[in-house]
Amino acid sequence: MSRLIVISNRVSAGGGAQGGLAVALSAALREHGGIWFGWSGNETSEFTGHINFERIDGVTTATIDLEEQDIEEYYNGYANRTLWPLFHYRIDLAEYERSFAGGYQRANERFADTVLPLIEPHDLVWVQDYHMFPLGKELRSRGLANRIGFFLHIPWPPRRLLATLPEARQLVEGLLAYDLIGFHTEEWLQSFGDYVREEMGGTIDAQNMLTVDGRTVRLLACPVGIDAKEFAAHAASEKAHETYARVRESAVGRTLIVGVDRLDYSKGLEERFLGYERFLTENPAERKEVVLLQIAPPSRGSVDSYQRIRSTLEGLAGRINGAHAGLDWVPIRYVNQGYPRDMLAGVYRASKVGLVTPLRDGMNLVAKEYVAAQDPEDPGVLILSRFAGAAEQMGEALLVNPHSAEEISDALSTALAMSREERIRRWRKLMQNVVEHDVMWWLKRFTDALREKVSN
Ligand code: ADQ
Repeated sequence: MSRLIVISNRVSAGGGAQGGLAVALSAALREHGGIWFGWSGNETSEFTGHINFERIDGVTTATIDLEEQDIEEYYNGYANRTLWPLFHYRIDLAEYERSFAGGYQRANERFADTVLPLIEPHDLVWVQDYHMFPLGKELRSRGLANRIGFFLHIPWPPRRLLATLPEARQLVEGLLAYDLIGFHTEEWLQSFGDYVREEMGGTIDAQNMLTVDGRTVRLLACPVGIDAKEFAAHAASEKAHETYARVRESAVGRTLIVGVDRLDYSKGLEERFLGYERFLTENPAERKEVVLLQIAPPSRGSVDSYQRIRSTLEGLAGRINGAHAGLDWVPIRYVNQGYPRDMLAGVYRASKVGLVTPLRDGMNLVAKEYVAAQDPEDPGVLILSRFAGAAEQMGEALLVNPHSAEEISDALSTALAMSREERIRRWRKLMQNVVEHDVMWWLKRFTDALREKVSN
């Protein structure tokens, strides 16, 4: 069987704090052999192309260091200040700078130069995410004839939004060098197809085979999942029980509502707080019976928009708590810290409502983790944004428009009043999907499709 070469911006094989995605990719690399290649996360004074090899828990990793200018322009710049906001529909935050685009291209050329000698003729090459759109094309131009797949972990924006990016066409043309392009949902796939049809005169057939200028690429909607079994095991662990008990005790008999997100403007935290505030105002009888526990560790702190969202949220939580708190009750507990997965499982299970309301999200794995951690006899209720990719699979959640404080408030009322029978009925369907479409299913579906030959 062919080896797998996984290429992603960061490499996270091994270690106890791995998420399901890293666990799945590590498992595939252990099974098939191969290499996980990417940026080490470290800076070097001058780029040399030196590769650091490591063997971590049976997985071979190969990483390179980047120069300060690469990190500024490629990672903090084009990836996080241009593509991330634009692809999450926030052109108001997207910064279009030629130096960012240039640095992004240069870093991708450096990735291509260094990874190329590691790839053997029958290897399957799998490139992950928006940091590396041009990599396939760079590898092709260096003569690589292997099957190369690309998976996008974030949304694909509507055509007219993408058109605001000066390098839009170049970016899409670069993607046509891959054999297979995967998206989480039909919606993101359709948006990509629209661009290629309307702006480039491409055609797409009923099997999602895209043809432009004589080149054919397969498109695939393939939603990522979690390692459901592993997560349920976390939920049954001693640490989870301990955390469950601690969190319940600290709520002193009140019902917990939980939010767990990276601190990112795409996650809709501000809107969530405002929706919760509306609920408190509209339901005076319920007020002191609930507590919102929001866990949000800071991310990408060197980007301005992330510093701004952090201070906005601190101000908002302070204002809401100031306006509503009493001597023995604070409505929002806002924690800026990450927790190990077994503790998170305990927190999810202790919470009667999971509030997952991103304004836009490629998939959102927290929604699936919340479901997997519930007690089957007495499960909590998931409130989920219609604009998360996960909503396509999780119709039994209470789906809301995260921009509407009224809808969030109404959904909280509905969730808190929901009968046990109804909670169990919804949870079973959600759980069935989480288990069936887990991360191993995703991995197999994508790699099987990548192996299938398409004539070009
Ligand atoms: P993210 O934007 O990071 O991922 P998400 O899918 O929710 O979003 O994954 C977050 C992961 O981080 C989850 O496994 C969660 O448990 C963990 N996490 C969040 N807060 C944490 C905390 N306080 N402590 C510990 N762990 C925490 C991107 C896309 C998503 C897509 C994934 C995978 O933006 O849409 O689902 O990739 O493709």
